Amino acid sequence: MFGRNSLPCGSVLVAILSTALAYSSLPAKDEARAQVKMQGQRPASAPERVELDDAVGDANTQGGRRPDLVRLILESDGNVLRLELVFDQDLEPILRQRHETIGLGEVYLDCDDDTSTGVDDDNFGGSTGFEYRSTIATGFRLEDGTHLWGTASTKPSGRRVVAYYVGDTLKRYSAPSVGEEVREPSGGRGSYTGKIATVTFGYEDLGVAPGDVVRVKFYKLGTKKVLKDAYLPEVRVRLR
Ligand SMILES: [Ca+2]
Repeated sequence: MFGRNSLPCGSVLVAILSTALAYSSLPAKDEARAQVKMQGQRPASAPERVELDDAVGDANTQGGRRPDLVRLILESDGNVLRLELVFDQDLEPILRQRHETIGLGEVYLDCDDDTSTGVDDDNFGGSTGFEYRSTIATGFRLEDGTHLWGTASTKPSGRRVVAYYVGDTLKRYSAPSVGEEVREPSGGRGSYTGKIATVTFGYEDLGVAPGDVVRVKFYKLGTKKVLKDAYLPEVRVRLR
């Protein structure tokens, strides 16, 4: 269950993971853009900024009611690792017209850049070694100050939405199916502007330091069909 709320009536609003899965492929590259060279399963380089393009039109947009990821950007600033999710259209109009929140993606982080430590099963896209997982989704903030967040949480009837936001979880894994919340999920630490949703992960929460390399795998929620192709290529990013 990803949706959370603090509604006084005690009702439980269950967010159902909307896993329309799908095919995607990397489009033709812009030569001027930072490139990530792959070497087998493991990306060879670890630049301080990584940009990954993603195909346009590969998402199940439900007739334009969901955004389509077209680029992922990873960069750090000495305190946080930042992910920018760039979509094909402005997010605000989409959020306003929907009665449900939207799952935007999941990200897996291998914070010691070691595939032999961390999870070792295929719940993480067939790759091993990740210590953290985050789900990124949109949320509603209601007029009484409570919020509703998740990958498919339905807006409660009769409750006015006063703001929309992007939120995330951060779970640390000691075993594949045992994730411990590092911080309160869905508090709206993320943000969005125009076509870009941004989430950040603090070095302290991740147990990392400047100069460390983090291996990252991103899973696109809302893509069309095949599970394995809903993953972007793994990348490594060096922290500033
Ligand atoms: Ca690891």
